[in-house]
Amino acid sequence: MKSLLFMLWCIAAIAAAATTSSSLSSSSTTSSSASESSSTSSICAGNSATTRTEWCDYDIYTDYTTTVPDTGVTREYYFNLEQITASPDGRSRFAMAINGSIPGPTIEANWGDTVIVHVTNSLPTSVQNGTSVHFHGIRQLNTNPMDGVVSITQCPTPPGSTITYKWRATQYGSSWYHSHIGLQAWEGLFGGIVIHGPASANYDEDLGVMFLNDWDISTVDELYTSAQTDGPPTLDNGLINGTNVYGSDDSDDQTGYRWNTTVDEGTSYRLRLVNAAVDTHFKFMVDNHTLTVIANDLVPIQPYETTVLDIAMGQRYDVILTADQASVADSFWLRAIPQSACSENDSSNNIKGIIYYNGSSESTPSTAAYSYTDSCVDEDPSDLTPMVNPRSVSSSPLYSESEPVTLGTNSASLYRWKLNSTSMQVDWADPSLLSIYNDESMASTSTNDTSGVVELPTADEWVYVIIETELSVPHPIHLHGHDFVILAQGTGTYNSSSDDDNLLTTLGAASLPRRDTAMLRENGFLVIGFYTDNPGAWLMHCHIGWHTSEGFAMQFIEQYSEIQSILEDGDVEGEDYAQGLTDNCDAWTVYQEEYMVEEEDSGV
Ligand SMILES: *[C@@H]1O[C@H](CO)[C@@H](O)[C@H](O)[C@H]1NC(C)=O
Ligand SMILES: *[C@@H]1O[C@H](CO)[C@@H](O)[C@H](O)[C@H]1NC(C)=O
Ligand SMILES: *[C@@H]1O[C@H](CO)[C@@H](O)[C@H](O)[C@H]1NC(C)=O
Ligand SMILES: *[C@@H]1O[C@H](CO)[C@@H](O)[C@H](O)[C@H]1NC(C)=O
Ligand SMILES: *[C@@H]1O[C@H](CO)[C@@H](O)[C@H](O)[C@H]1NC(C)=O
Ligand SMILES: *[C@@H]1O[C@H](CO)[C@@H](O)[C@H](O)[C@H]1NC(C)=O
Ligand SMILES: *[C@@H]1O[C@H](CO)[C@@H](O)[C@H](O)[C@H]1NC(C)=O
Ligand SMILES: *[C@@H]1O[C@H](CO)[C@@H](O)[C@H](O)[C@H]1NC(C)=O
Ligand SMILES: *[C@@H]1O[C@H](CO)[C@@H](O)[C@H](O)[C@H]1NC(C)=O
Ligand SMILES: CC(=O)N[C@H]1CO[C@H](CO)[C@@H](O)[C@@H]1O
Ligand SMILES: [Cu+2]
Repeated sequence: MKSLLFMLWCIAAIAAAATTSSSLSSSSTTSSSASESSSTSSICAGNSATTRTEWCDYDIYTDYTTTVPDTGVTREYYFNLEQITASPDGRSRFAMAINGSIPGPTIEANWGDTVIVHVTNSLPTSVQNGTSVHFHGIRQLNTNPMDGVVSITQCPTPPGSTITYKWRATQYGSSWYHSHIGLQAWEGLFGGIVIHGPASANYDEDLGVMFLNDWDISTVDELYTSAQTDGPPTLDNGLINGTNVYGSDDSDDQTGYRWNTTVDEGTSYRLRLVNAAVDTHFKFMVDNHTLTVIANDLVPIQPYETTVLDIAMGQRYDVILTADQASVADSFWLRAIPQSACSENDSSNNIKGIIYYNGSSESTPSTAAYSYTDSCVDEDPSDLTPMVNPRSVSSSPLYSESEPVTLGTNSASLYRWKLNSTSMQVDWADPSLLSIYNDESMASTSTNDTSGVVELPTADEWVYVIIETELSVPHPIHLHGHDFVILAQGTGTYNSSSDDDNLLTTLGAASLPRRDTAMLRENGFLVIGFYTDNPGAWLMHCHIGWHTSEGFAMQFIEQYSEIQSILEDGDVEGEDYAQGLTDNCDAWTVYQEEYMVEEEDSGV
């Protein structure tokens, strides 16, 4: 039995943590009673360095898809989008950033908190960029209008305007937010999300989010011109959490500095890795150290050990680094190595940080990388076993269709990616939610072609999507509003009746990997399954920046009539979703006409 003292401590620690679970059936219109300083996040009672699986009255085995702590706490953030001159690797260039920093401020909350983010677009009208902020991997249960995707859930927010997002942290772990218009995310508009909760293994200290990026002296908008005609450009550098050197260590004109930290022998550290690159698949490692992997995307998994970790664009992995190699050396390289099988690069061996052992001289490491096979693959599915399995997979899904991936060119001879022969082309000024609110057909506005739009009218059914390619280019596939299970993943032609191609057969239902971003292999297939428990217009797309802009995307319209109800009934700080949507679109239309802004890509 829990003592009253413990209860009081718990309440004080997380500001009125409810001791009963709440079902998440209604839309999150409940306004919170408390507002806390967003810079400090307290840890729930019961969760300590030696009891990380516990979390007040919950734990790592709690089914977070149905049970979420009712903390009553709201974390409020103010983001200001600016044009800046940045020099993350010592070379100055034009960039865009939130509050002047790349990565932007980290959003921090406890599991069950409500998060409010006010985003002001202070970009100069000279760049003519509207904006939006997408909270990657956040489920947005019954809050689809807060998903932050232009042409789907909102119009771009023009310079001079502010948009407010509000969502509930129903999951916990590590993620990131980023702009979801054009290539703006890779001009610098991204930052971390840390949602404190239980963990599947113990660790002493939390080092926070660690971004792995590619970077170049040219901006992504400049590079996109050649990407559309000549294919993916070669980027000249990469960054570890927003910093790196440019040039080799023995060169006098090396610029920048490396990310580094000092560790204590015997102490273990949690790192929340995010691949935020525009077009680079990384292998991550810390020389001579073994990593314990405890989460993939926002899904806690049974801990497993590895020395070389594959991380695709849009994916996150939470890893524990135990400092147990002081006897080997004073300092070690931490590496993010671009895989040349799918990513061009000029500094593959120089995207590095440094781990110094406390008490030793801070010398340049002389350690060697683990050997690896250059490839753009996911971690082995048999290693990615979720801690919690909400429901078993149905053998009779509502929908099960193939989406072949092909590459073609448009009338201007620019590369366009296609799913089922359709390259997404949607209008910034006419998002799906506005069409649904006005009860219009869901045909894509420019082509009147509905094949890039799949309607899923029925709740609580399984949907299988088979994505296949005969081209030698792999793609990280990301779905909004859901974690999906991986039903099949491999190279060659998918054979649905072959046991070898069926993870349900080889792993069993309880061990299917579940996450929000997974690799479609080159000349291969990816079969994902998700459950229709979240009404909304949800995008599924390749997370390679060039490919999204070149149309590699489709949308699911899940429970059309429920979406209409959400638009009318849900609200943000007293303004209902429909009003917020139309006000923002009106502001965009005025701006777009005044400055004659042209939309030149897919619209997402
Ligand atoms: C960002 O900048 C705004 C002012 O431009 C400030 O009010 C806000 O507190 C800053 N937010 C963060 C998270 O640093
Ligand atoms: C943002 O501005 C840059 C520079 O003017 C431009 O190249 C790019 O197309 C714009 N992006 C969007 C999404 O408007
Ligand atoms: C990475 O940068 C973010 C934003 O500045 C910061 O919150 C975080 O602690 C940094 N992570 C590491 C591992 O240094
Ligand atoms: C280590 O990081 C600090 C900033 O935290 C920086 O000043 C220093 O130059 C870095 N060291 C190296 C070798 O780059
Ligand atoms: C290094 O060790 C000293 C002495 O044990 C300790 O005071 C200090 O906090 C440690 N520094 C780090 C960065 O762990
Ligand atoms: C450190 O790692 C390198 C490369 O994997 C290996 O060759 C070497 O034996 C390791 N050193 C020790 C002392 O474990
Ligand atoms: C593929 O496109 C065809 C033709 O537009 C359409 O009839 C079919 O429903 C589409 N299939 C999927 C799975 O989107
Ligand atoms: C799409 O259909 C609407 C209504 O049927 C029509 O008004 C519009 O002109 C069509 N657009 C195109 C590009 O064909
Ligand atoms: C698919 O797998 C089944 C079962 O193993 C096998 O009988 C069939 O020949 C395979 N089809 C192809 C095209 O390989
Ligand atoms: C274009 C380029 O420099 N590619 C290099 C990327 O990294 C691999 C591995 O180090 C090199 O073999 C490529 O030449
Ligand atoms: Cu792609």
